[in-house]
Amino acid sequence: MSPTTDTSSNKVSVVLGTQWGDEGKGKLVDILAQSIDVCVRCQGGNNAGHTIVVDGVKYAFHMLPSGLVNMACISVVGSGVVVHLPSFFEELEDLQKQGLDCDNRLFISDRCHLVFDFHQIVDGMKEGELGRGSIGTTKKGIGPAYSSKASRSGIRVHHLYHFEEFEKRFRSIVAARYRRYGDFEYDIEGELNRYRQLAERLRPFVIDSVEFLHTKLREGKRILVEGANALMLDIDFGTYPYVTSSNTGVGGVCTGLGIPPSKIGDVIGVAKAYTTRVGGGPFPSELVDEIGQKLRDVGAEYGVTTGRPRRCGWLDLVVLRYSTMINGYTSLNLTKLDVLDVFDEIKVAVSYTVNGKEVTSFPADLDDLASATVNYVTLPGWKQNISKCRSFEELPENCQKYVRFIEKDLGVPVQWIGVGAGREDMINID
Ligand code: 2SA
Ligand code: GDP
Ligand code: MG
Repeated sequence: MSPTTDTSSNKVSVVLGTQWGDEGKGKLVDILAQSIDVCVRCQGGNNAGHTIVVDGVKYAFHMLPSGLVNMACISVVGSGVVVHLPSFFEELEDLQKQGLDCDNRLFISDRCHLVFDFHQIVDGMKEGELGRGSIGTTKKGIGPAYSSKASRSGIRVHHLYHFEEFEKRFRSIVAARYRRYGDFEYDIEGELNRYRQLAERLRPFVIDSVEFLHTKLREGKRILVEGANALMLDIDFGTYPYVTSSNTGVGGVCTGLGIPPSKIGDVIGVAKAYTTRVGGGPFPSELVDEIGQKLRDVGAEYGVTTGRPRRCGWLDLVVLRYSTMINGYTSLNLTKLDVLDVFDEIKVAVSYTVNGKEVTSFPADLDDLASATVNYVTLPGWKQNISKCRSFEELPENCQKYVRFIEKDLGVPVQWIGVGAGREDMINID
């Protein structure tokens, strides 16, 4: 039998964002990482912001996998991730300063595309060109780097080790950006020198991640994929063009890692008990009143990477149903349920009315979305602090009903419930 034939029943588990991001994926990944061997990112770049709080210490992850908090866990930056190398090392240094020794347990795929400073400059210029209709990107160069990849002029990690080829591609891609955006300030020679040095610094981290991950699978090692951003920011299925530039859904796991669908096991959807979004674009259940402000204040809804205030609104089951169809969640982690402790009543969006018709699936057209009225059901609040609850039974009755209402509508079991930011603030329903 060929060594590449995998007859084992071992499958990867996946954690994905169900809404517009910042659902609390990092916290769940950290909890699960305590019993896994390999944690891997498959898409996005350092636009992500995953916060983990362990024993009161806060760790902020942007591009590196959140599994790194667990010292026994190996972490891999998979092929579908776009990597800004200076930021890679900055993040690594920050983690090392916090006492997380990452030597020999952090690896990066040789197929990752690189994000350069000029991609970040262009990101800012494109946003400037769009003016009021701007996407509200993180300006980390993510979209421009994926554009380079799709237009086949991108530069990958393995190019660093054939520097003549690297230099040729680099000069050509910068020249193309000058033609498009004018002569913006950019030190090409300085950048080339910097990358000569970064290449050597990166060398010990570089692996063929396809072979690496498949070997681990065959060996029966437990692999966890950490999704970044979320389904409604998916380049194909999100609120286009107000999306990020990668496939943030389950498809991105296969394309970003080189893992076949038959090797995907559990797909855990992380859903915030209300909804938030950063940046521009439609958000039907958004609350631009004092209730929205209360959600922001109580939920501390500010961007981990940019510090931007997040837009807030009620939970939207239209979004979650659509997200569930596409990603096929096998279970859910409902997060930040504690943030709803303060409300007398809680609304949940159950359908939209578009052009006089009730729709229960998420419309593609932004004008339809803009004109949609949202139909809500109102559930009673529980007005009780749930942060110390550690079992479903301990939750107040109205709180249990809220969870069951969501579960019934989506037909997916809620297995975890977040009641605070700390690693221990999680109810696991067996
Ligand atoms: P980009 O930079 O090209 O990926 O931006 C495109 C859209 O994707 C959104 N986006 C995000 N939304 C929520 N959270 C993100 N990560 C950070 C966090 C964001 C931050 O965890 O807080 O710090 O502001 C993230 N990254 C990208 C972005 O808002 C655009 O709508
Ligand atoms: P991610 O991008 O999905 O990993 O989420 P972020 O880290 O960007 O945002 C989630 C924020 O909520 C972080 O500050 C977390 O520490 C915090 N958080 C996660 N789960 C809970 C929870 O159940 N309750 C509360 N109050 N905060 C939580
Ligand atoms: Mg985040």
